[in-house]
Order: sequence, then C-alpha cells, then structure tokens
Amino acid sequence: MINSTSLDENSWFPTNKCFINNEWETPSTEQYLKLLNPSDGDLLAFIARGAIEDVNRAIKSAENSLENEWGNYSAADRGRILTKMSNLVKDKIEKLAVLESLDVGKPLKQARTDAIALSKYLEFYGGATNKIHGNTIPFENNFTVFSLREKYGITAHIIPWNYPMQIIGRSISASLAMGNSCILKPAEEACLTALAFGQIALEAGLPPGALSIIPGYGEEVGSVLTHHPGVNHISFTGSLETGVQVQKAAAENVVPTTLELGGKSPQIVFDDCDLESAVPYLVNAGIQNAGQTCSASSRILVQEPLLDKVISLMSKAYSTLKVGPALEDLDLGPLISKRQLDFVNYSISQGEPLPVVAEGTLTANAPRTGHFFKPKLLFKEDTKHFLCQEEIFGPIQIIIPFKNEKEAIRLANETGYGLVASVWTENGGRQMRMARAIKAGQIFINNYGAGGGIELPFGGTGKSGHGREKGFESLYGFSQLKTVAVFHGKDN
Ligand code: TXE
Repeated sequence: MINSTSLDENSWFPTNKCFINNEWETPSTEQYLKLLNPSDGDLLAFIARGAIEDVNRAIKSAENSLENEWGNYSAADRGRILTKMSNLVKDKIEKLAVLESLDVGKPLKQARTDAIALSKYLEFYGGATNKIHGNTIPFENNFTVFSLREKYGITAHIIPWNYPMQIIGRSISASLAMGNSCILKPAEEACLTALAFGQIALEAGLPPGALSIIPGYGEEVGSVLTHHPGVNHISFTGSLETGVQVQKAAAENVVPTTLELGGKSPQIVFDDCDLESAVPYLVNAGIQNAGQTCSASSRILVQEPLLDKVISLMSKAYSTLKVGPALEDLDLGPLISKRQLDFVNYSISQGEPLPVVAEGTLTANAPRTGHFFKPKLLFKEDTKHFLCQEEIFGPIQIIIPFKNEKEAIRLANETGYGLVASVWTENGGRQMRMARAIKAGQIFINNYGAGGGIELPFGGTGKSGHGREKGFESLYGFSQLKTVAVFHGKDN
C-alpha cells in the first residue's frame, strides 16, 4: 500500500491532505476516502474528504494571492515558474507513471505518455505567457482603441479519473499561464498524480494561493466549487449528466464554463483507403486506456466493399490484445472501478445481443478482484442500438457498414455527440468534403489523434460540450478581453 501519511518511494507527498495556500492541510471533515487499486481491488491510500470549509480557505488564499503576489507576477515570471514545473515533471516521469498506473489502472507505457504530456503542456504554456496579447483597433481618428487580454481571477478545474495528468496539463497550466489562481478537484477514484502536482508546484516556487487541490466527492467539493460566488470560471471534464449540473450551477453566478463531456467518435473507412496503415489506429483508438477515453473511437463505419477485409484485419489485431494488471504493461489494464465494469457489462446486455466478431484475452495471473474486461469488437448492420448511440466508456468497438459518402455523414453525425472523428480515404476532394460535413471539434484525415498533439485545440460540439482546451486557443478560453477607448480630441 502507498503509505498515506509519509513520503515513501512512490509517494513523495502526503496523499491524505488537501493542498491549500502551499500547505498540506488535514481536511476540515477529518474524514477520508479509500482509494482502490483497479488491478486488484486493494487499498492504495486514504485521501482527504474535502468539504465547504476547505473550499472557502482555498478561495481566500487564491484571492489573497491574486491581490498580493501571484496577481503581480509579470507574464515572463509566470512563464519561468511553469517551465520549472515542466522540468520537475520531466525528472519524475517514472515516479508519476507508476502512481498513475496504480491509481487509474492504465498500462505503464500509457501512463508514461501522460506524464510526458504533462511536462509538454507546462513547457508550451510556460513559453506562451508573454506571447499572447490584445490588439489596437482602427476607429475614429480622435480615438485610440486597444484591447487587453486579462485573467478571470479564480478558475475551478473539476477533472475525471481517466487522464488526470493530461487534463491537469491542458487546463491548469493554461489557466496559470494567463495569471489565474486555480482550484483543482480531482476525481474521487484517482487523485494521486493530482496531489503529486501540488508537490511539484511547491518545489517549483509557485506562490501560495496560485494553486489549491481539494480531493473529495463530486456532490460535496465539486458542487460547492461550482456554486461558489468566488469562482470566476469553471473548467469541467466528465459525464454529460454532471456537465449539465455544472452548467446550471455556473449560470446562477453567471460564470463561463468549458465543458468536455465525452463522445461516440467514429472512424470512417472508405474503400480507397490504405487499410494496412489504418488498422492499428482503428483498433488502438478504441482500446487505449481500456476504452475510457473521451475521444475513444467506439464506432468503425466501413464502406461496404471493404467490410470483410476490415473485419478480418481488425479481428486479427484483437486476437493479439492482452488484458492484465496495469504494472504488467500489457495492451489494456482494468477498468477504473467495479461501478464502471458493471456499467460496461450492463450496456452490453441491453437490447438484442450483437455478434462478437473478436475479443482479446485476459492474462492467466490477473487477480479475480481486478476490474478486467476483455476488449470486444462487435458488428451491427444498422445503428438502432444502445451501443451504437451512447458512450460506454469501455473497450467496445462496433463495426457498422455504409454505402456512400452521404450515408457516412449521416451516421457520423447522428448521435448528437461531436468530439472527434477520423476519415480514412486517399481521395483529396472527399477528405475536404468530409472534414467540413462532420460535426466534431477535431477531424483527423488518415490518422487518429495526431499523437495527442498538445498544440491542437480540442473540445466538443453538441452533447460533447463547448469551449476549447489545448493549443493557443486555451489561453483565450482562460482569459477575457477588455476594450479600452481613449478619446484624445481632434488632430491640430
Ligand atoms: O463522471 P462524473 P463519472 C463519462 C463516462 C463514464 C461516466 C460516469 O461515460 O462512464 O461519465 O463517470 C465530479 N458537481 N465520463 O461518474 O460524475 C466528480 O467528482 C461538481 C467521460 O466518473 O462526471 C469528478 O471529479 N462536480 C469523461 C468529475 O465530476 C461533480 C471522463 C467527473 O465525474 C459533481 C469521465 C457535481 N454534482 C467520465 N458530481 C470524459 N469526458 O472524458 C461529480 N462531480
């Protein structure tokens, strides 16, 4: 077990505290939640059960910091601290990866990728702090008009359990870059790397109050944060249902939100594509992080002439997939929790049973108490099925045939979600037509995910949410524009 009170080999920060005003503080409730290892169900650590008093203290320290310290840092100085944090993350890639693997259940190589991404985000936004600015605006000759890009003040960041490091990277580092003070609420199922991030901020010299981290339940810490009048912006990643609650709470205080709510992302395979190159992407996009990825590709739309070939090649790939404990570093680890496993099993039992075309295998030594689910490739002739319409958040992909471009577009757009999509075709005109016709925040042509590109703006349309994080665009999201019009009279 990771020791919950001391800094042992894996845990060089207290796991059972809140991080407020650069202090590790006992939660006001003096109560703790159990953090379980998804690979075997064992207790990993006790974490703080934060509450309203902790949020209030975090808000106070953020206000104080904005007034007296962090708020007075120059853009370049903010950048230097973020760069320092990036370097500290780089030094701790292995430690962070092990923590994430234990906590989330993801294979070590995938956790390593997440830690590297965190350091890249900090580096990117650290370098951007003094490169974002307002404009001068041509107006009447007796005015000079310019715009200033300013911070919101206090930003709340409510994040899920599937990619803690990546989501911290894309939202907290962009918000800090713009000079906001951040309050982070990690998910109750996985918060070790979020807490580790507090220790990294401390070591890098981020001033007190610029970042607070309060673990706890969504209905407690999360809800208090979203209703708090001291919060000026909310960034939320999670389920559609909770996203709606967050949006309603934010509306009461007239606070802007960024909502990233998952999807049902398609890959569209045309009969003129380079299928050999496509297949690893078709499969990986569905099984990475055991399918618990907002941008996972759960629908494989295939043009009819290629159907048999896609089924055969994807089945071959599935037959090599291995599932087991996270630290064994196989293709898939367990699902995050028994609740998630139950939901995936429930989803697959809904409606008419779909034929299982292929599935992966579970390693013999996988503990029976782990939340393992063998990845499954299914087939459906049409899309009238729960599994074709709803986000499942598990390693299940469905092959669905289509006849022509028009039908592909209709199927791609029919779920109401619109996070990402990919199109596999060698036809240049079709690439452009599809890119324009599909409703999604990111479209990939002949690839999927562009290697996670931290520079590429990311976010949803429709039920997948609104607002963009990642890339330069995120800096606009975490700042607001002020227009200054100076009247200086007529020219002499
Ligand atoms: O999400 P929640 P859960 C989807 C996925 C999954 C389902 C449920 O389909 O099966 O959501 O997962 C906090 N006010 N995604 O239950 O509840 C909560 O503590 C404020 C997709 O984990 O949305 C956690 O920190 N906050 C998604 C965060 O919200 C509240 C990633 C997410 O939890 C709250 C995860 C409240 N009332 C799940 N209630 C993606 N887009 O990647 C909960 N929270």
